[in-house]
Amino acid sequence: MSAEGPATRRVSVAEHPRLLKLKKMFNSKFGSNPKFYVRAPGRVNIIGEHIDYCGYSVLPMAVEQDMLIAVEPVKTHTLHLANTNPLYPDFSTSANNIQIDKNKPLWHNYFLCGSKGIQEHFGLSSLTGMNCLVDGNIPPSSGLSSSSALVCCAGLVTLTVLGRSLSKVELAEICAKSERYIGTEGGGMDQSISFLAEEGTAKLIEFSPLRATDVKLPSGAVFVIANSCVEMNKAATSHFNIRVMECQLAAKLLAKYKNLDWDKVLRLEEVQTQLGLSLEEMLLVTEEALHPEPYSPEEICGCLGISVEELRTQILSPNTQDVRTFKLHQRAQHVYSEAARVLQFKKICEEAPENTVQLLGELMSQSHRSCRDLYECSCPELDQLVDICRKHGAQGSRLTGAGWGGCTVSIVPADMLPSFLANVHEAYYQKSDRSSARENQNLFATKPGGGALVFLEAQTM
Ligand code: ADP
Ligand code: NG1
Repeated sequence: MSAEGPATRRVSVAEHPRLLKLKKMFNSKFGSNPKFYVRAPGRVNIIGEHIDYCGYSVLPMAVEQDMLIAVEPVKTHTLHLANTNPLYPDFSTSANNIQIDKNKPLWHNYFLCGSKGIQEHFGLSSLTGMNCLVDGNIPPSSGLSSSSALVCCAGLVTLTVLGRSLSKVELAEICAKSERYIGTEGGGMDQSISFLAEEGTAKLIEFSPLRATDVKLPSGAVFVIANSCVEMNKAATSHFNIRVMECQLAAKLLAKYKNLDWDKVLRLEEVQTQLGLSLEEMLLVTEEALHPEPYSPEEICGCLGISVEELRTQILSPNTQDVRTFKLHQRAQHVYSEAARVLQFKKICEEAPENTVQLLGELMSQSHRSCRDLYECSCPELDQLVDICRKHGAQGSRLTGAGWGGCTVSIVPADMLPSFLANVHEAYYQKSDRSSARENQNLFATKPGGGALVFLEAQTM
């Protein structure tokens, strides 16, 4: 993989309406012009849900929607943040040691995560002074990674202001780690695709070491995103971290059962690698070693030979310490089967048999059922939307991103796209108060977009 950093492009701001609008707003807010702009895209995960933090490969593509920030470095060590959306209030800080409040996932904290990650990487303790105006068009808390796009954008803004350089892989790794300052124990898929995406291709993202490989999607199909209009903020609830902890505990119990050094094991993938078994074999080990009834903290402690206090303080995250039941069997079944589906999806794309679209669709629908029944990260609206999409011509449909709300992604034969959009619009949006001026933002076909970039205004060069 190339060690290249994100590209810098010279653009004529006057020819880009969104940049021009941002420049004007920046000028009226700060009384000066931005020196550069940074964009980082959101993503749609085509398949491979809730497995990145278990060490398994995922298959996302960047979407066109992104986070765009206009920036002016300043000599004082003060950070001024403003947003084009009045829902997100202005924020300033001059503190040298950035504190991120995990109890309140306010928007500026995501910016601080990215900025802090870069500063720490270079061992810098004093804040980088800058004026920033943020403009995002990724629907928030909808599974399209608006939070990570903001963290990645802030990371690249900070790197650029510091005049330093890093490869895309380094940036992705730093931002994946630093987004955890907000309190969610995510994997790294979102930050990786935001930096490593390339126009025209989806990517297989592998971890440890991080790398991205092109996956050519079939030409006879389009991928359609539909928003259930149910929002779920990961950092404001414990759903997400509970799943991360359940997977970690399942990995430890499986490792213990197989006489591995369970204490050091954190991920389900490590158990598979240490045992040298296939994913299908890991499903059998899971059947043998774990029971479907929920585990209590006491039972887990009994299996591992640790105290409840040790479980709480040494394994569980702060917002999962009072959880009373953990479903380990179901979560491990989802993870091992979903990891296998990702590899099958990639293989079908490469081999491109005649019924490619149908086969990919089947894998996506299996993935949704597994998320719904085994991982329990769906919701009635997402299930309804998936059913509607299937009924109106999608060969497969599934929730995308963390779930519990947010978007679905469907694979639709290209010639059916117009009727599919019209019918889904009527069945899900028009028949309820979800129909609004935002309809094109709620239901749209998407293509693999490019990754994060820095823009410089052409005439200032
Ligand atoms: P997602 O799945 O989109 O990443 P999260 O719930 O993890 O959802 O993060 C959403 C949060 O990201 C929002 O609550 C907000 O704090 C921040 N965010 C999203 N879009 C914007 C934006 N345009 N400007 C500022 N902050 C944003
Ligand atoms: P979104 O959809 O952005 O909330 C989250 C995690 C991913 C991944 C997916 C589920 C973060 C920043 N993102 O994504 O790493 O685990 O859920 O596949 O935590």
